[in-house]
Amino acid sequence: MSKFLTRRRFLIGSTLGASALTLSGCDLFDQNDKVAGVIRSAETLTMTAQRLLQGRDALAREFTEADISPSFRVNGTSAPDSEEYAELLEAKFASWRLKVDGLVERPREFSLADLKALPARTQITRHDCVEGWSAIGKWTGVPLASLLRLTGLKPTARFVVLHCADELEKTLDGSGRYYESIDLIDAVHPQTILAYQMNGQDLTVGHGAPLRLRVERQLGYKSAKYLMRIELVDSFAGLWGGNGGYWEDRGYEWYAGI
Ligand SMILES: Nc1nc2c(c(=O)[nH]1)N[C@H]1C(S)=C(S)[C@@H](COP(=O)(O)O)O[C@H]1N2
Ligand SMILES: [Mo]
Repeated sequence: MSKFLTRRRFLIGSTLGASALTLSGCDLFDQNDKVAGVIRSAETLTMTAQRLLQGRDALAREFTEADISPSFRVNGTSAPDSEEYAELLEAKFASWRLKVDGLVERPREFSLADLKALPARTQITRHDCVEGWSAIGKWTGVPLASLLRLTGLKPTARFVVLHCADELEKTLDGSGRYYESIDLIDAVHPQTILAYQMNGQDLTVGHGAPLRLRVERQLGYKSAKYLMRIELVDSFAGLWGGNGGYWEDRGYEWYAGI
């Protein structure tokens, strides 16, 4: 069993100031400092409040088939425009691989078939975009926790960075690469999945083919589409703007709790 799947309760102590926050449940982490590392700015209040009120393992609301939105908007990139992506798409993603590397014990690559062979989770959830629209969709994929169990985590791993195939506006260092990051608490949340299906069909290009993240307790921009690589890091300071995500580098909050 990998390191991060052991252990008992733990406390986030003094970093929070007024209240020490007890995180209950089958605790997955022993490194208090991991959590302390993300306790650092205004959005911490939202994060702390959400976790205090609902518990770190609380599930986002799930809906029924009847609730699925008849139309679900495509937002942000609707098709990555690189030649590499075009080739992958052309070959129906047969040669696409998800690289998992960085601070993992066993770096590896997963084909779509590898991912589909792992136990899947299906969830019908509401997607909330920061721009003010919402839609309910059914997502099927592999829990990120399962993948991390296969690769193991080095003790210094703190964040999961999702690297995507698409580029939006190139403003920072000439890069407009879409990327996102979440902490290990969200990474092992049961509804955090790497989805390859939406509403019972393989993901369309618009919705992030061949694989996207679903992180259901945060706003839509955290659910990165067009995944190419998952990197475990101890800090995202060295990545592009240093704020942990494409939109975060442009002023959005890193913890986008709903
Ligand atoms: N790679 C990538 N992921 C992305 C985006 C993007 O432009 N590129 N847009 C984000 C935003 S703002 C939203 S609301 C959702 C939109 O997902 P959808 O197109 O499936 O509705 O994807 C998120 N993930
Ligand atoms: Mo969004």
